[in-house]
Amino acid sequence: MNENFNKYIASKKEIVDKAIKEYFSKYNFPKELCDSMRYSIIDSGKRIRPILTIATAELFDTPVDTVLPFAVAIEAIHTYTLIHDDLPAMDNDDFRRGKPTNHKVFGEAIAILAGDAMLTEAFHIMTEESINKKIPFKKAIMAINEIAYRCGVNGVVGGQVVDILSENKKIDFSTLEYIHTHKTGALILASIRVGLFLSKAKKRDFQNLTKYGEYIGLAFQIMDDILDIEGDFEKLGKKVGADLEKKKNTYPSLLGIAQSKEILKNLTNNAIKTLKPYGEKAQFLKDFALYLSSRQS
Ligand code: GRG
Repeated sequence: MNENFNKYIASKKEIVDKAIKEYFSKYNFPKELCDSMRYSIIDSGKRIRPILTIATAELFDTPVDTVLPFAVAIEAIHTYTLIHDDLPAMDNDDFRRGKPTNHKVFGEAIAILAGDAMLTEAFHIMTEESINKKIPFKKAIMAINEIAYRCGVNGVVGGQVVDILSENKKIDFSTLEYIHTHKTGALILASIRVGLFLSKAKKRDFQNLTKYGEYIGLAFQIMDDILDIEGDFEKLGKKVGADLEKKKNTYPSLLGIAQSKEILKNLTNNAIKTLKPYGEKAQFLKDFALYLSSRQS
């Protein structure tokens, strides 16, 4: 990746990391709950989703400060899904983000409650900061509604349920696509659309960037499927081969690795094409699509 891309990622990640630290250092009681939340959210993860929110906002000249609480909230929601996904009742994973999973350190009850609190705090951060920053009521509500919609039955949770119910079963391609676009794609899409709702984006911008989000959301999960086969524990910070072990339906398991890579390439190219109207101003988002399809972690 080019130097500007790496610099942009590093600078936005620093802003997000700092804001997350501030928000989640405020609380200290009950100690076990606060420690558990901080364990999973502070100083870990690539911060892909909050960076997407910021980059989308910046495409429309919206200041980072306006969208930062929403970016933090999205990362909090993402972190809750990871904590819950790792639980024995779900994927039963021991490692996440290069360290023992939350329930391995704090126990199942606290891990469940830390995930619950993280989800609830996300909405608290968005509403409180919308008031503090005097974000126009309609913009704030539209952004919060976007996140709520894409995280619930019609989004992440719905996708996770179909994924769990499909384990050890042969499913068709459209079911697999539903799982990927909901379990993983929905929050990535929401991260982008939130940046639009908080900006002066027009209808055609919503159309273009929604398409971009759909393409990269699916591409991200296909890459995740590929990394589960070809990835490296040290770089990923989690186990490799877990999908195969759990007999999960993935793009490689249904279509083979070569065709999965071909689909990934097409999705990436399509994502880049949607950004044509924005010219050089969208260079970061174009590079981001390329980065997602070549990432190693
Ligand atoms: C528990 C409601 C509920 C949903 C869980 C997100 C999810 C749904 C499950 C996680 C399982 C998983 C590995 C999905 C693949 C895509 C994904 C979300 C990968 C992790 O995201 P990254 O790579 O992780 O952005 P970091 O650690 O960098 O934030």
